[in-house]
Amino acid sequence: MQIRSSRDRRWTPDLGWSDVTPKSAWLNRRMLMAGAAATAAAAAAGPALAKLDYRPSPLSTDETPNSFEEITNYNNYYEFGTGKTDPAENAGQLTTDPWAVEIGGLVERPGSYDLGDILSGVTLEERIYRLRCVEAWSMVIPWIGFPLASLLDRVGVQPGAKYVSFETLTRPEEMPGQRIPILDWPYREGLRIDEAMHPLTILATGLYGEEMPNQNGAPIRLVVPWKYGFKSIKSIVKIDLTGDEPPATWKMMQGSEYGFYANVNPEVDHPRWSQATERKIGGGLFGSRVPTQMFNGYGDQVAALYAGMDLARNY
Ligand SMILES: Nc1nc2c(c(=O)[nH]1)N[C@H]1C(S)=C(S)[C@@H](COP(=O)(O)O)O[C@H]1N2
Ligand SMILES: [Mo]
Repeated sequence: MQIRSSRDRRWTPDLGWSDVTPKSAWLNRRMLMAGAAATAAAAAAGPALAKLDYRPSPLSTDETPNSFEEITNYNNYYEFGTGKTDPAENAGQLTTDPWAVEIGGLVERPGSYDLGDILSGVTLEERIYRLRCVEAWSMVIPWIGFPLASLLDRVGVQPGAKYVSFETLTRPEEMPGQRIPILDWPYREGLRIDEAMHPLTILATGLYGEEMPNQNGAPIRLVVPWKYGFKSIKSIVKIDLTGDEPPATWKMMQGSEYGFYANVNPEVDHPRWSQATERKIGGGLFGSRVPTQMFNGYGDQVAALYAGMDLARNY
């Protein structure tokens, strides 16, 4: 299995069946397979399917994913407008090639890293897909990505680093929302270092075996599945390791409504709405309402990160 050259940052062609199989067949087939079974089946199926070189994460949900259409037409990406369909309409104009991520602060090897170089350093074992995202609504999205920890390990985290901060691109020429001060641009978010190093925290570069659609945060975005969606910052150009808690866009905007931790917690109501239930996108016109689970159902994996913390105060 080839890792593509550092100049070619597209994994898609050798990532899955999308290039050899109609998408519908590919999706069904992929959903039938789990873990090691996928690798074995791919090998047994002959050369075409042996191109499969990623696997479902053992941490992945087994829920049925939302459709590509749902995932790419109901988005939050204020750089392209505040409406849920604005990103699909306006994000096409964003150029994502070339793309570099500046990594700095408390790291051994700071610098501007070309996205191609970042991706070519990710091992095949680290390439994974998964996960379920939650807000007042929820979707199951088969992201393709790799653990943030893999990148942080490569640049070398210094002992004093306690937090990781992220910034989105600032480019008002291509991001019409940035021409108006709806938010204090650029969009910023942060994680505590142990949250950042958790294997569930990924940098995603695609979904459903395709390169990341612009409206979902091309070419590289964060996905933190046990937190509300706003933590998962899109189109990242800057990563800083810091000693202090970094600024976060929604917390800066409205600290009484949005905390730094942003863990999914059905017991903590948003001041303006209950967070006890969520609407599943796709289940009929208005979706179906289901009870929201603590940590979005990932409690077994992440609850230990918050042992001893009062999660109603640290929301
Ligand atoms: N740069 C940037 N990142 C962002 C946002 C944004 O407006 N700008 N919105 C956040 C919010 S509120 C949500 S719910 C998720 C939505 O991700 P999705 O559209 O891929 O579902 O992106 C998050 N990341
Ligand atoms: Mo959100």
